[in-house]
Amino acid sequence: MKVIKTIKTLALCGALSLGAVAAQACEITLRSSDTHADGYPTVEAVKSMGKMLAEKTNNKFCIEVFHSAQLGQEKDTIEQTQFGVIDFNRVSLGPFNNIIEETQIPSLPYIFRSVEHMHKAMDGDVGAQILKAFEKHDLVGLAFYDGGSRSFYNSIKPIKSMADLKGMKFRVMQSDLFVDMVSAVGGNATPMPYGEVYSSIQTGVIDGAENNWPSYDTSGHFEVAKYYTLDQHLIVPEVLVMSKKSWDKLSSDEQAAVKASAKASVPIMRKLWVAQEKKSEAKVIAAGSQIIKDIDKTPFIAAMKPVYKKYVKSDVLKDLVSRIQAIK
Ligand code: GTR
Repeated sequence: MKVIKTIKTLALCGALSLGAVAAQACEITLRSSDTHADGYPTVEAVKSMGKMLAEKTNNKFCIEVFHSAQLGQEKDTIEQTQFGVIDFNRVSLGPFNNIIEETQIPSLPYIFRSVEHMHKAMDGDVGAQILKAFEKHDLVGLAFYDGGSRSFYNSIKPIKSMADLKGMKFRVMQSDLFVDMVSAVGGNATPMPYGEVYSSIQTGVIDGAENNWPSYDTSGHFEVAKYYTLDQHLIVPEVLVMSKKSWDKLSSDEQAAVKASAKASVPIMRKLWVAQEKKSEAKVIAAGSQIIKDIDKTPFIAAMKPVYKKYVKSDVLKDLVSRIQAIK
């Protein structure tokens, strides 16, 4: 984590003119991981956070975002973040489900009625409690980002009802909850890292996967799975975490600067997200994806009851569910 004054690093330290860069180079470059490619809203949001952090710490710290899974697939990078090898990580809540039980709640199918509902919950005390839960696991939860809503796509046929899912093979994130979610609607789930999905669909190992518009587009999955059914079973937020080991090396003022910069990157991310969703939707449609829109979600919602029964057991989790459901 020592002084790495590469051009790339300097470029991330702020919108400085080239002449000013050398003078304002940051002392310590913190490393952040992201599975998505450069330009994706999460990647750009963490870059903007890095700029704010550099400003707030008089260029002591900046952040280099290792995008495109350069540091590994999400499950592995989570471990590296716990060990302090990676300083920051921007991940979906899904891969945390098997480790931190509180993260299962916003990962429950149809728990949120809309993105606005998710924002209200995650911006309030529900979100604060879930961020806090990371601490016991050598991580510091900093902020939630948007992940839109996730729906099924496949290479075989247009899925118009739950019955059409029967026996089909879908990739899910590495979370037991998502395996049960797919079984609940009649499909077969295969948990696997994001980076393996494209070739697995292409070679027929799986029939499809599930994700939001921007991921369906930027992963190229739309090229191999053209039927996209908007059942919107998940509105699972993404999370930005810091390694507790890296966090503990900071002074309390520096910790406050990290927290404030992370929070300030949230509205930036949300704005980029809305634009990216529209762009991705238009792109995949132009490329020939067939979008199945008029889905009756009622049977899907009803089918998820056993998933709630299996995962929402402790009082802490029951309480989180009722607080989320009580939000108007
Ligand atoms: C994306 C999410 C990634 C990753 C991916 C996946 O929507 O942004 O962090 O979790 O889904 O399905 O693995």
